[in-house]
Amino acid sequence: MSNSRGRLILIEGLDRTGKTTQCTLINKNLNFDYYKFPNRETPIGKIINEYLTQNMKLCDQSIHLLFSSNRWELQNEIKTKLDAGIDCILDRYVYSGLAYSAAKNIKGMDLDWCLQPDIGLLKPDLTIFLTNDSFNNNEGFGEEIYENTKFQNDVKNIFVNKIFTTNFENVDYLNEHFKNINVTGLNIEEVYKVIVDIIDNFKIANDEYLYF
Ligand code: 2DT
Ligand code: MG
Repeated sequence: MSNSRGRLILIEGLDRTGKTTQCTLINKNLNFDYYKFPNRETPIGKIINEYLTQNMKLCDQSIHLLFSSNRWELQNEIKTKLDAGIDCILDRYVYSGLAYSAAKNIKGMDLDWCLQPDIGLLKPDLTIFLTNDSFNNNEGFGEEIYENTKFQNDVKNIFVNKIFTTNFENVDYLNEHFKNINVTGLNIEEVYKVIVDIIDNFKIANDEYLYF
């Protein structure tokens, strides 16, 4: 039995784990429509880009809300595609929003606070989380605001020890809708093979959508 709506699949992870490379392949080879967040082309995305490239200062709460708003800007478009039976692949989404903001360790900005503006967004049918252990120096980082080893380690800690655990995410979601792939030492083709295998074997249980 095939489903009438498209699947919403998310690839999450730290910088330089190959998310964009894999999403591009999935878009090209598996016919998924591709949505990268932040989308820096929208009006809000342009402000986010100014913040990330360190041309504009914003307070931590404001930039957090703008990242969420950037997801809302694209929500109708994504829902319309899924309704029409088109599979969609997301490159970062709500979990990046949570992990990067919570890693700043700002009083009052805990995970529950950070999640509030994203409540009601479509939740991915499947979240694939890429981790990479060889992550000990600044090699390959650019000039953007979050691109330093200390902060990336803090983000990783939030992802692994706070978000993708039963203290935060529900057990059913973690068991049925979540896969962790450790990409350490694997090349692009090897990671892609693992991902395709997971996607090929992933069927949505019914046509009802999941929501945050
Ligand atoms: P890219 O390097 O993938 O362009 O991301 N980020 C992203 C947040 O802080 N909050 C969010 O909600 C999202 C989607 C992760 C640019 C940076 O933006 C961070 C890295
Ligand atoms: Mg980046």
